[in-house]
Formats: sequence, structure tokens, C-alpha cells
Amino acid sequence: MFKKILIANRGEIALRIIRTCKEMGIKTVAVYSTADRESLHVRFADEAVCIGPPSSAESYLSIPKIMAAVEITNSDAIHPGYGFLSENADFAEVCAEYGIKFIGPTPEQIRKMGDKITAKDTMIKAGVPVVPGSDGLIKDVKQAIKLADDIGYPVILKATAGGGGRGMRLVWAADEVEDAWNSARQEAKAAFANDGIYIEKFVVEPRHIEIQIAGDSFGNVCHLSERECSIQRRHQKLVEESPSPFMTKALRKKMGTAAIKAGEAINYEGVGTVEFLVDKDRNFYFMEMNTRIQVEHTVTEEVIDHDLIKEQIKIAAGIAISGKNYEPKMHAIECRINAEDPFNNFRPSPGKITSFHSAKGHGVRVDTHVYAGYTIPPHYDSMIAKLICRAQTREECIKKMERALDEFIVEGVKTTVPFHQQLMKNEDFRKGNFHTGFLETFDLVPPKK
Ligand code: MV4
Repeated sequence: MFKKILIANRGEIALRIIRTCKEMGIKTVAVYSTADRESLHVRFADEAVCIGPPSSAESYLSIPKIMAAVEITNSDAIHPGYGFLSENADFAEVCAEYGIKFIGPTPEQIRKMGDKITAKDTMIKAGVPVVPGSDGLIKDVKQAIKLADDIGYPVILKATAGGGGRGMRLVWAADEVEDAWNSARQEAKAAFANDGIYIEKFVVEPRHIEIQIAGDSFGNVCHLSERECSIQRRHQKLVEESPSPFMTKALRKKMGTAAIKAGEAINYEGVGTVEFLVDKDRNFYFMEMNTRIQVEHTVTEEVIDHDLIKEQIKIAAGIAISGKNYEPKMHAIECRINAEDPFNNFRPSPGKITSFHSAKGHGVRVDTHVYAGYTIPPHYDSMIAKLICRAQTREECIKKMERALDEFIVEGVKTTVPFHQQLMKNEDFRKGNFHTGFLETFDLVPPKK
């Protein structure tokens, strides 16, 4: 087993990883930018190394600085968390060259899923359902129009280097293809330095349901059930839950089997997530695979009662997984508490937290790096806490979440708590009746002056 793990991340996930390492008897090293001196991950790690100024490019994204911190602390492994360098194949490669274990998949596995056309092609060969579309890259507008006519409108143009919605254009008719093609290429080129575009049939009002998988170095792959992630705003998830209110035993079996095939197709080693679009008739299509631990891994932990970070570390250390699939035993919902003003277009609201009282009680979990007196720096993402509730049924879970949100007090900055309070009361949400476009029509009631 590893003796010392360096955590190449910040915030709640750095703290989350430190907790599991402590429980496993592994020493921890935090790295931090000068904006994060007062963060709890710095305080709770066994050692901490300052790696630069607030700018991510000069700290959490700097491979030379992180490798220097590994060297001076004599760490034997790196946990990348999510975001930052977690899906950077070059970083995983540098780790291997230095003889440092990257806690995650191999550079090849990351690359295969990072390029969306390669990923889709791999899925087709593995027998995983995908959305009908172009066979690989599109050459020019003429070909785009021809393909769109064959597929039938609406269609969607996607960047092969994309993900998370960037470089994506929805097209409803032939006379819109040219503009969409030009702007998608431009956006993809600026964002990813890769203007490769492919085309797909647009799935109308889909749900986003993802399957958590785990694979080990012996070729075993299992699934850990699904997460419902359709409550999103501009490709940012706000609420996740497990099980999905749309799931059936039969669909879970089919999607679980497909997700395992996806993992097996690339000999996946580590924990990962296979994202699917699911239409109203419960047809499902591979969308992307995330080769990292995700923010919402916590809802899976709550419903199957397993520590996924511990699973990751064990897999990286060459320990076999049990190989069986897990069904949810409970219901869990996560609300992301962001320092944003939900009544002003979710504008970021960094600054000093003057008062902080976390929700507590039976079935309530809060993962956070903040506390009263902490100043939220403006340089990073705005998530300050994850509030996770679990109960025997979805109904009870929503009621518990309402209770927990009522006692969650943050003063000094605006937060998304009022948004979640209103969402939990929404009739369609309570019925499980929603899709990825739900928040576009959700009416948030402004606070009384
Ligand atoms: C789609 C789609 C409908 N049809 N592909 C959005 C992010 C990127 N991962 C893929 N996305 C979508 N791809 C086809 N063929 C709808 C979306 C989509 C979406 C997907 C999941 C969650 C929220 C979304 C919001 C808008 C669009």
C-alpha cells in the first residue's frame, strides 16, 4: 500500500481524500496556492506545500510545480481529485515516468475517452448503444448538410475534443447548418485547439443518467448503479440523486451491462462514470465517459454504503475489486451549495463567510472545506459545500433535504440554498418528472424585499 499520497487538488475533494487516507493509515500531502492558505485541506493534511499564486495555471494546473512538491515530500502516489489535472493524460504519463503512481486510469485509457469520436467508435465496436450520427469527423459544410438530411432534423454538431457542452450546436433545419458549423468549429478551436466536429441526431428532452463503474488491474469491471443528473444549469449539475426516479430494475440491468462493456472495451482501471442520454421511451445512448472521481460520487457512496475513494486507492495499489454489481439500498440526494446568487443569474458571490452553521442530524452528510471566518477566493469554482441526505425512500429523502436546507445557514455571501429549497417544493421535481431542460422553465420566486 502507498505510504504517502500527494493530493493535487483543493477544496472539499482534497479534504474528502485526506479523510480516507487517514482511515487507511496513509500519510497525506496537501498542495495549495497562496489564495488557499487558510483552507482546511492545508490544515488537515500531514504536510502542505505552497505551489504558487492564485491562478490555477501557475498552481493546481502546473505539472512541474506538482512534481516538485512530490519530490521534496517523497510522496509515492498522486490523487488528482476532479477537475484540474484529473483527466490530463500527459500528467498521468509524467507521473509514470517519475515512478509515481497516478491514482486513476492509464494515459491510454484517458486518451481513448478524451477524444469523443474515438470514444464513440470504441463503444460501437463494444456493442454499447450510441446516438445515430456521422461515422467519424466531418470534412466540410457540404458533408454536414448531406449527413443532417440523412439523419433527419434536429441534429447536433459536437466537438470531438469537447465535453460539458462547449463546441456544441443544435440545428433544426438545413439553412442553419452553415452558421452552426462555422461557430462550432471556431469555438472548438479556441477552447481545445482542435476543431474536429461530428454530427448526431438530437435526442429531444433527454435525461442525463450515468452509471458508476469500477475496474481493476485484473480485468474485472463492475457497476455501482446509476445517478440521475438531469437537474443542470448551463451544463453545471446542481442536484444529483440515486437511484434515478426514472429507473426500473430491467433498465438498470441493461444500462449496467452496457457500462461494464464500455469499461471492458478499454480495460478500464479505476473508478469511472459512463454517461448516458435516456429518452422518454427509456432508450439509452452512450454520451461520454469520465475517467475520474466525480463531485457526485457521494450519492453512490450513500446508497451502496462503500467508500469510493478507498476503492480508487486500492485499485491503484493493485488490489482486486469484489467484482459484483451493487444495487441501491437507500435513496440519496445531493444539493450543491454554491457561493452564487440564484436570484441574479447565479452570479458568483465570493468573499468572507461571517457565519456558518452546517445542517446535521440522522441521514445528513455535509462535505465542505469552509467554516465561519473563511474567505472564498474568487479564483476557483464556486461550490462551497455538498449537502447529501439519505433515507429509505425518495419521498422521505426530499423531506429530510427540506429540513436540512432550513437549518443550513451561511452568512456573508449569497448561496444556492434558496434555489434548492424551492426546487424541493416543486411538484414536477417531487414526482420525478423532469429532463435536462427542466431548469430552463423553472420559475424561481424572488425573495420579498
Ligand atoms: C446531446 C443532447 C441531445 N442529443 N446529444 C450536453 C453536454 C454534452 N456532454 C452532451 N450534451 C448533450 N448531448 C444528442 N445527440 C443533449 C445534450 C444536452 C445535455 C446533456 C446532458 C445534460 C444536460 C444537457 C443540456 C443540454 C444538452
